[in-house]
Amino acid sequence: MGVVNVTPDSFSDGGRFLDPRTAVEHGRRLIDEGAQMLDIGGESTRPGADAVPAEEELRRVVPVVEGLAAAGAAVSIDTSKASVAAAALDAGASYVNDVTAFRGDPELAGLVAERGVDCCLMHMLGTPRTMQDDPRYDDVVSDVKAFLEQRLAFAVAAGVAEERIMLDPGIGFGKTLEHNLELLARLGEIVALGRPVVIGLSRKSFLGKITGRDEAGRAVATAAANVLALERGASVFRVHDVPETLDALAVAAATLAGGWPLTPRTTTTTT
Ligand code: PMM
Repeated sequence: MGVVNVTPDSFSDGGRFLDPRTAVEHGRRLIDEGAQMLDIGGESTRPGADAVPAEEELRRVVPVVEGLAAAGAAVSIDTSKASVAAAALDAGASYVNDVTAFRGDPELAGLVAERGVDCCLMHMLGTPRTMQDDPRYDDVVSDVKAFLEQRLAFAVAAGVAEERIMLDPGIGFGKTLEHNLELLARLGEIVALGRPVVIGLSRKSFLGKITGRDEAGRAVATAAANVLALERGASVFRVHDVPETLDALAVAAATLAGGWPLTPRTTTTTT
């Protein structure tokens, strides 16, 4: 899953793709590089970020969803708002990625059920504004797992088919470095819930804490962390740097039972 953030302030690519044409070009490049789906977001969820009004979020994402869906891409809309998700689905999106796991807007679960689309429910402690203020858990993996189990049941009760639901432990969303590492190390416990697991490790600050690198320099760290997530059973890898992670996953998957569900890639040479 390639990331296209149409925001002025996202975690690592804020401000780069605010112009719809630039965002569509970027998304097309990610598809050419091997992304199987694009996740388009118009509201930053970086720590401390303010909420964006629906009209502004719509203005940012709809032309980009339209442009990329028209280009044949599978499009995910990264939103917590039913009005934004509805417009994005009308514009050609086929997947709803909600970082609030249907807690942000009481209408969103019903919309996803009615449209019969796939969705991702993510764990977050608090809100982006407050989530990094001293997050605490009894046991981070058990707490996140119990939360996801409860949100899965909520979504099913709202009419979303269970086979349409993916789960995400929400790396960096109300978590310390130790929490993130524990979740990654014990990801199998989340996978044991029986739904495909989405993981968003890309360029996140815990990788910067380990490597000392800024956001743009974390592609290798991102690929390494995604290899571990693959080995522990994750199914969807949300990244900004598609070729680096895809190469790492392809090599790791080739060594693991089950193989890689992609046709072999053609050889390219670099000078
Ligand atoms: N991370 C961000 C935004 N959306 N969605 C899911 N499902 N999982 C994530 O980990 C996630 C997300 C924040 O990252 P960005 O601002 O760098 O895109």
